[in-house]
Amino acid sequence: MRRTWRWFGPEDRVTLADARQAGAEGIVTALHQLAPGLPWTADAVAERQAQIAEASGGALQWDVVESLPVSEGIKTKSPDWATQIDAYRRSMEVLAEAGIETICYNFMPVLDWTRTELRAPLPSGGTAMRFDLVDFAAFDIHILERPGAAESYPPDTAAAAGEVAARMNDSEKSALCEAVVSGLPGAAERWTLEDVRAAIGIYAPLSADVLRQTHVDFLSEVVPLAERLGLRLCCHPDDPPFSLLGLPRTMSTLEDYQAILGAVDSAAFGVTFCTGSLGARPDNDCVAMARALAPRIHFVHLRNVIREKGRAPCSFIESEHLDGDVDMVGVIEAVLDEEARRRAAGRPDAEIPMRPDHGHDILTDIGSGAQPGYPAVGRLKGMAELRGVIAALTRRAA
Ligand SMILES: [Mn+2]
Repeated sequence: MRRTWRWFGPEDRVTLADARQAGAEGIVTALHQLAPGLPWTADAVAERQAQIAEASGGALQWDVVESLPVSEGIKTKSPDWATQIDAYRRSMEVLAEAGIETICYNFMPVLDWTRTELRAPLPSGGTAMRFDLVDFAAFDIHILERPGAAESYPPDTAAAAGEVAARMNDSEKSALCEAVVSGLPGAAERWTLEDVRAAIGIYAPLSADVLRQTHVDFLSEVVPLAERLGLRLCCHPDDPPFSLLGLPRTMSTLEDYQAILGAVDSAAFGVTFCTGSLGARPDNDCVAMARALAPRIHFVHLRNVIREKGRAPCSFIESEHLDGDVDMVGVIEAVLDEEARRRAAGRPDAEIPMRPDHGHDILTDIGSGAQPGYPAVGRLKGMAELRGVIAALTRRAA
């Protein structure tokens, strides 16, 4: 597996020099300064590549795009759908010309990811990101005041949410809002509660089946181009992998992936296998999923969670990479087996890029102002642990 590291660009408090010291071999980044729907230019991509090469003395390069965002216009088939598709295709052409082959995206309505606490204290002294279903319901029902929100939770969850909301003071309420809004695409300060309500409202008439078809329609426009350009598109799962805010979700389970991979049966389209996202659902067996989806996995996110038992939706906390409900060693073994299979078949993409996805804030991470989930030391620790597992399994297989 190729060890990569997410970097949010020149604004990221964690530098490329940090990435190199952490053991990264490649960089995962995006032109985060551009709003979804705007075409990426050759100049902007070249500038980002030059920044990476310069800061690392040529040791690192831009391996994976995460994400080339799919605009809400594409996901909702808005009147400017064709223009937005053209912009996406233009960005793909520019990336292919720059020699970048792997493009990650997601197909979640409105939200990119959702947590209720960005820095939950851990007994060890660090902090972790957390999703608490009761807190989220308190946001949904009592702060966002989404019509019909109360009915979308089990009655005991809705009742507990009412008690939580009644106890919260103003600063606790705004911290909860900030945590939820952090997962919206682009800068968090762009979003007001009114914007969130409006964005959700657009999806009100759209079922999961409609969203699935819209996803296939998008892929029908971009996958043939990806084939011609030698690109690999890979879809990140829903995070968390269940419906929130009444929005449809279609990339949460093995069945979801098998449906879309079957509908768009091309090696140029595959999976970003994110163990942390998929693992937040008690009925997802990540090792079995990795083995079932292996031939179409183009990018791997290794992260772990400890979840509340029971059914989805449920609460979870991001755990240490090797200490959670996901059998991390089992997943890595499945990916290494797939790499061996690809090498034997002479596939050019035999080395699959992976990155430690998130890490706890520990040691000097605390108060460092890094992006939530993306501190230097916590991820370095995750990378080192994962690297140890890879080395041990590789030795045993030899
Ligand atoms: Mn991920």
